Amino acid sequence: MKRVEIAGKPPPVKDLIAPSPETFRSDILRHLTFTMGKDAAHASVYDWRLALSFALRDRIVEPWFAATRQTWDEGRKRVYYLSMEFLIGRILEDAAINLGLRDVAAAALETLGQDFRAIVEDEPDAALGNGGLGRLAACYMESMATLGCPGYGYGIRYEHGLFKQRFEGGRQVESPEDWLNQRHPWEFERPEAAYEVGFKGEVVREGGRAVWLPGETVRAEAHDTPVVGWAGRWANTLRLWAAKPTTLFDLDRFNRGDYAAAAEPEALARTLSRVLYPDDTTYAGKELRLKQEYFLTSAALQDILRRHLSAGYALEDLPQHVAIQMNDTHPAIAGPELIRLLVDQHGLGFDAAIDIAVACLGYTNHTLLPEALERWATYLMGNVLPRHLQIIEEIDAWHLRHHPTRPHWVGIVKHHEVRMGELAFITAHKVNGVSALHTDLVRQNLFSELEALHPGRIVNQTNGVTPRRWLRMANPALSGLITKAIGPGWEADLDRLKGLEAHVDDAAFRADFAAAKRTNKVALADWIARTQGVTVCPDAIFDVQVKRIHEYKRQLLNILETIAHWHAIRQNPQGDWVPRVRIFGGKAAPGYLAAKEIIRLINDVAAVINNDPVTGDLLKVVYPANYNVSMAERLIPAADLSEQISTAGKEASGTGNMKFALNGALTIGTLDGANVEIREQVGPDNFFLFGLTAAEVVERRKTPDHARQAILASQPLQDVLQMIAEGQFSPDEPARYHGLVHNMWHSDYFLVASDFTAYAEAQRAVEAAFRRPDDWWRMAALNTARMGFFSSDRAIRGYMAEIWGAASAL
Ligand code: GL9
Repeated sequence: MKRVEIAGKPPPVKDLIAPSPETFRSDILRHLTFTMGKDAAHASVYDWRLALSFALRDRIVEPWFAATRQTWDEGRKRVYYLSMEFLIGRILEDAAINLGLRDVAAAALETLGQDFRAIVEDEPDAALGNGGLGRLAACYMESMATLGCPGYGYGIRYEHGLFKQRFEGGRQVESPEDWLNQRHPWEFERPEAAYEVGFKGEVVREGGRAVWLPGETVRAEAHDTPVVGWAGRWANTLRLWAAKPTTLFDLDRFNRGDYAAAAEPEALARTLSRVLYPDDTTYAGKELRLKQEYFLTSAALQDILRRHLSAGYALEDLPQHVAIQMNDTHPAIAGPELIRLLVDQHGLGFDAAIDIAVACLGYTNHTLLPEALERWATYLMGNVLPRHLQIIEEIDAWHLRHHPTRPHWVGIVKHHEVRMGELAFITAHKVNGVSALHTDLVRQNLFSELEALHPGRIVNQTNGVTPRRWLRMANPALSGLITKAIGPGWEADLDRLKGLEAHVDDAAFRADFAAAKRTNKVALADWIARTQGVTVCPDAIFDVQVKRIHEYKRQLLNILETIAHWHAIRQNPQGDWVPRVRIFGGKAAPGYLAAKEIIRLINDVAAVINNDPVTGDLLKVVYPANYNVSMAERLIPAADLSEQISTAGKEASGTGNMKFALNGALTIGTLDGANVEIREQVGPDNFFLFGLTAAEVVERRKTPDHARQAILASQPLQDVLQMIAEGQFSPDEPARYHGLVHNMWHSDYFLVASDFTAYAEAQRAVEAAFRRPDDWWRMAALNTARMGFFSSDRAIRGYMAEIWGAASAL
């Protein structure tokens, strides 16, 4: 691409100067009038929101251009983050805060008779992800922008993000999500930035060269959303691809009146970017899914090579200028695709091409669950991507040639399947896990043989979360207190929270800390009353478990202990109980029946407990439907207790655990994922630990009747299972949970029974601590003070130094 020099070009990167509320007010009014075509007298909240969004977006463009120009001028290495999911949530307030314009915007709107909060809450979540993996990608985009790491996110512009959840008779019901039915003000359409992506067809040989003749093609069209970092000093691009037909429609058929057939090419293409797969940590061997993965990857790699070549660089120098991160195996076809482009289109030899690919690519593993590891039947791969299957086999043969001691059971293509984990490992120069424990298990179990052949390839990068969204924006009460105590600027230097430690023995500070939490709890209680019709007392322990519903995450353990606690109160209603609100949130994959049964059980139990006059305010169970990023922003700042109770060895990291502790919730948790490091950081005295370790879990499973033994050893657990089996929570259908109870006695793979007693004891320890407010608020404040390590800025610095070889441009 030729760059045209224009006199009076915009100034270089610098700190932003905020406009006055008056100036910003006229920006909003200008967009209301000329972009939305509305006059103020007739504008709806939607009109005001879009006008405000456009006014804010205008202010991102300058740092965005400046960042792009600086990256070109300085020939900087660019980082490309390939991910099937970006779980962004709302954008408006986050952008306003990073631009330093939140208060200016609120003041400007007030003079226009508009309420900033109401406008913020009018924005639909961009729900282009399922859970932790997708939200991590969004946090990492924000941190790359904050750190001035030249980067691009590449993903799919799903027309329908994650399904909406509602409950009918306690059961999860899904409906399509439709965020793009409204105008999306944050993106720029780039119809000129488009690439063809092929599928199927055949591979022919022409003069010794392979030529792939795809049987189908679609166009990938770019939509760019600028991602602005803290203080507006840098902005990167999130480029999402929409699928369009290569031929618009069949005019002959149309003229013959066959309108449905005429629109076929368009329908076929659009399915590709129509929906986000709603599977969380399971693998679906669906052809459409493979096509989506290749669609994203091919468009991204074509774009990356185009940008590299247009700068005048040689293909051999790609690794000096380009780092490509594969977020899980979903984009793991990147290795074969890059090799294909280099060999088939640019004439490089295979050995040169694979060296380049390996030097550019990195792979992040996010799970050990075998059911989540992608494997594609070779017949499917050969049908959808015939050339890639050939290249995959060449990679496998190349690897074996270089590592003749490779055990016979190790390899990419085995038993007529392509294993995407092995493919990603072999085509990447670094493979990382997402917490210290997880990385150890990846080394010892998942990829032990490959680790032996490639010592040092596996590295750890413990996950992190962005403090801008998850503290500054979500928790203004606590943020204000922190700034008052340690001064401004901690948002971009989270280790400075350590400065709070000096205040935790000051009773006045602890009172302020408790008051900030109470403000958030009161706001949450109001919202719960308004939306759920349940009254909860803000003085109770707000105990929160929010995350996808999965057996390994053990929401079942939580609800069983809730029942036990309810039963105990009923036995002795005059006892000295600590009031509690148990809050659940989360969606189950639509086809995951065991998870859906747990949802129903929680709702059934809630209906009984919340209407029990005996327990009254001492215990409530709340499960608001449709948990998403914006609900997380409401719940997390109001939590006293964070439930991180997965079976040890199963949760790769968790990131919700970090958000809670950062916001001054204490954790009740197992030694799993990043809980281990959180406990190390905040100190074992400030963390409620319970349960089997990962090694003990493996041992325990060897006892064939471990569940039965554990149940017989606990009268409370027996009582709970008895109540459920008798239909106390499903009086209209007493047998509803017989299967679940039977499974508890006879299988219990996730060791709910084995950890029950330890969990219940830890819960009693929580109550004892909550009765001592001085201790509790000291512990809570120490959690916040010691969570600096879990900033996604620290994580991104680790990736830049140890995987990408990229430097900050700031
Ligand atoms: C996950 C892990 O299960 C989490 O423990 C981890 O924190 C995140 C981010 O690294 O990745 N892996 C995974 O497949 N999901 C995770 O949340 N699930 C999805 O979000 C799809």
